[in-house]
Amino acid sequence: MIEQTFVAIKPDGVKRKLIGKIISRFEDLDFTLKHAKLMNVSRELAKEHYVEHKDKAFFSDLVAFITSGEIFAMVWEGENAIEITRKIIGSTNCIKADAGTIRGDFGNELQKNIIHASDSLESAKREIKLFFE
Ligand code: 3AN
Repeated sequence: MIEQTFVAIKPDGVKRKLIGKIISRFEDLDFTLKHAKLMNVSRELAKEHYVEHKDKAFFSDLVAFITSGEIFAMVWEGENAIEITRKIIGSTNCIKADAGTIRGDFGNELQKNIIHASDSLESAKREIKLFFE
């Protein structure tokens, strides 16, 4: 099924100039870039984006981190894009992420894990709307 997914390179990935390398991985999969923008995330948008974690101990750190610098927000389209993107970004914790995944190759922490991608069709729809409408 052709799907669209929301992907964001987090402030650590933008500061480390990883945008080009990350875009290449999606193009290598023959996915199509539908929207992209470099942007600052307001505290309100961060809280809405991470609403599922609002009761977690790390919520304030999460909001502080995503608002700490520019992110590069994108919408990618392709065959089974949501599941394949989750596979190529790797496990949440970079230390556990497999080599060959974006987090496994570029990250070495849990919180600063380079990239975000929607984890379901429902979150993809919600996140695309939140960041691009
Ligand atoms: P993913 O980004 O792989 O979908 P989520 O949605 O569970 O992972 O978590 C969102 C973000 O919250 C992660 N990218 C990470 O930065 C942070 N995070 C998740 N779990 C923890 C934790 N146990 N301690 C600190 N930060 C966490």
